[in-house]
Formats: sequence, structure tokens, C-alpha cells
Amino acid sequence: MARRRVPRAAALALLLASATACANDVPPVDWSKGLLPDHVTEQAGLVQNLWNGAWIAALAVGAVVIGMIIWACIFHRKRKQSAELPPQVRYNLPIEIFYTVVPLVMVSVFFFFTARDEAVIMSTSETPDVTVNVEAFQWSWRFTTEVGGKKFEPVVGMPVSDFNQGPELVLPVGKKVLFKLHSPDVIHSFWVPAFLFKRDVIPGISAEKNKFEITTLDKPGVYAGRCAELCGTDHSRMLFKVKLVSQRDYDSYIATQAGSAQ
Ligand SMILES: [Cu+2]
Repeated sequence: MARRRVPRAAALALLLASATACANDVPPVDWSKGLLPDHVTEQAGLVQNLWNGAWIAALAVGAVVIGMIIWACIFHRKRKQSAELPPQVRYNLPIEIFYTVVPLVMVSVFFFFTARDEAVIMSTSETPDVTVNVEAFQWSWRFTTEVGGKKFEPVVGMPVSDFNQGPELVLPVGKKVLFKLHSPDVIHSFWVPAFLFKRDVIPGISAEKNKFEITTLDKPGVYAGRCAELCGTDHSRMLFKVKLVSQRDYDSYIATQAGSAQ
């Protein structure tokens, strides 16, 4: 009886594994829009797809597992009072291989897509349009922008209760922006929910090593930013805002800033 079920179970596992593999190729799904914030970088699109794919795969696996539990509960109940044990399947090599291989396949599929997307998300180009040096300190942020060989006066913040009152980081849409992160005191974490990305800012790790790059989408607006690592008394007030503007608005913003040639 058990032996007959093995090929069927193996076929099901194959189907599951291939369904998991396909899940990541589907275009961005809108149903999750209410669950993750609307994103404003190209890289965040990959994160959104990865997240959707992982959920679809997890739901498919969950549905099969719960279905099998319900099936066993209904069709394999103890019907009559009897001392006889049902057929035992201990030391069944095919089944043991099966339930070793299937989870390995599932984990490998998750790992493959995660590693593939992470490699893209964490890559930096040699030619960013804007470089932002981010200094996270107890308890706010200092943003120093470099554009076209010029370095501008830092924008420095103070602890605030509303991100709109925090330091403002102005960025142009449709451009490559390189962030270099640095902390003089304790561990902080640079987080803009609309980037679907956060990164720890660790004292002792140079900004040259701790960096990431985004390509902003054409979505002008003001987006909240915060510290995502408990860093002391005013951690919750370590808020800032990212303002995405058109290139023309960005040029006039830069023109009003005091800067120095590098
Ligand atoms: Cu912090």
C-alpha cells in the first residue's frame, strides 16, 4: 500500500518544486500592494517579486501539507475498537529519501532566487549620478551629497516626533544614487520603507565598505525614513525624509546649496 503511494507522492513533489520555481517569473502582482509600501526604486521591484514568489510558494506548500493532514484525519481514523496496529512504514527507504530530498529542493529554490536577487540589489556601479554620505549618530542623521564633482554642506537633523520635521534628503528621479553609510557611535540602521530595503550602519566599518546603490523611479514625493536598530533613548525619534523631485527641481535645489569643489 505504502509503496504504491510513493510514485504519486514523488509526482506531487515534482509538481510542487516546479510550481515554486515558476512563482518568481510572474510579473509584479498588485494584490500585495496593501501589504508592502509602494516602492520607489528599481531594486525594490526585485524585493517585491521575491516576496510575492516566496509567499506563493509557501502558500502552495502549506495548502498541500494541511490538505494531507485533513485527509489523514478523515480517512485514517481508528474506526473500530481493535488491538491491531495499522501497517507500519518504518525503515522505508524510498519514503525517507523522498522526505529528505523534497525539503532540500524547496530550500534550494528559495536560496537560488534570494542569492540571485541579492547579488543584483547589492551591486554598485562605478558611475553613480549622486553620492550621499550618510552619518547615523545618536539620534539623527547627517547627509552630505556629492554631485558632479561638488560636495555640498551637510544636512544635519535633530531627534523629532514627525518625519516631516526631520532632516530632508533631496534626490532626483530616474537616477543612480550611491549611499555610503557610517556611524561614529553605536549601531544604527538606515531604513526607507519605500526602498523596501534597510542596512545597518556599524561603527568601525568604513563607509567605503558599507554602501549600496539604488536607481530611483519616476515617483516624485516625500517618503519617510527611520532608524531600524534600537540605538538609545531617542531611537524612535531618529526620523528623516527622502524627497524625490524631477531633475529640473533637483538642479534648482542644488543651485541654492553652498558647496565646494572636490
Ligand atoms: Cu539609531
